[in-house]
Amino acid sequence: ELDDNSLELKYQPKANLRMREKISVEALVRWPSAHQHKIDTFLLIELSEEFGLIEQLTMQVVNKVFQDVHQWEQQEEQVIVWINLSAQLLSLEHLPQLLSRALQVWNISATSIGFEITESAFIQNIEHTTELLFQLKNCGFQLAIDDFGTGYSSLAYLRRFPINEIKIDKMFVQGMTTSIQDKQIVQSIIDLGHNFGLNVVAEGVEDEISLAMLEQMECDGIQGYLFAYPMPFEEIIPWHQKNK
Ligand code: G
Ligand code: MN
Repeated sequence: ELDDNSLELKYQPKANLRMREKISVEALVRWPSAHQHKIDTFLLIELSEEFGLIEQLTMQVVNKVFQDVHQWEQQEEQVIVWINLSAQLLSLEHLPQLLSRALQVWNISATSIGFEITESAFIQNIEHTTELLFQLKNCGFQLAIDDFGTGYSSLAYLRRFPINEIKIDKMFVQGMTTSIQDKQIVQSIIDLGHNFGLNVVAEGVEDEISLAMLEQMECDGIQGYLFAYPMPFEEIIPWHQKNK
């Protein structure tokens, strides 16, 4: 079992390159380990899925995030928080009902919450996933495809799923300054997203040159260590005040 105290939740800002006053962050989980170094998130998720803990873990993250959003709303701050949803969780029955109930408990609006889903999560059960995504969309949640370009990218997803945003995988973003192919992939994803009316965010932006390139390519948003590292709840608003 997971106990509450083992969960360390951080928020990493996503910069909107057009409307800088908006605050949007991604919730990231770390488990503080007994050792000095922290367990890598990927390993954590893998282990959790294997032992069936992922539902518990995600619902804990959901509850904590909703509580934090509630607190921000009380300070009259509108922060949109994006939560990573694993493939496993997509197959959980009653997920929309669970999430709706959590919204009521914390008395927050679904429009403050988005879910990032990786492409590989989609292919497991297309029919079920499609239905689920429409249910989440109808609840008012925002949806993004995470790590776009690496998995089984299918253009059909863009037409089939009710998504708001795609996040370009950091592999391409980080290769962009040295590889013309990667640059062309990034440009193509941005154009593709725009043709479908989607918001396009580049992840893993670590340097000014990449930022300048992305601005020139008309990317809508960026995320990465250049802009901000993941930080605790209390630091988000002060950080935003300083950086807007
Ligand atoms: O796309 P996904 O949700 O898997 O990515 C989130 C992970 O990427 C987090 O573990 C986060 O710490 C990491 N990350 C965020 N920004 C950067 C960055 O600029 N560079 C690198 N290398 N990793 C980043
Ligand atoms: Mn993500």
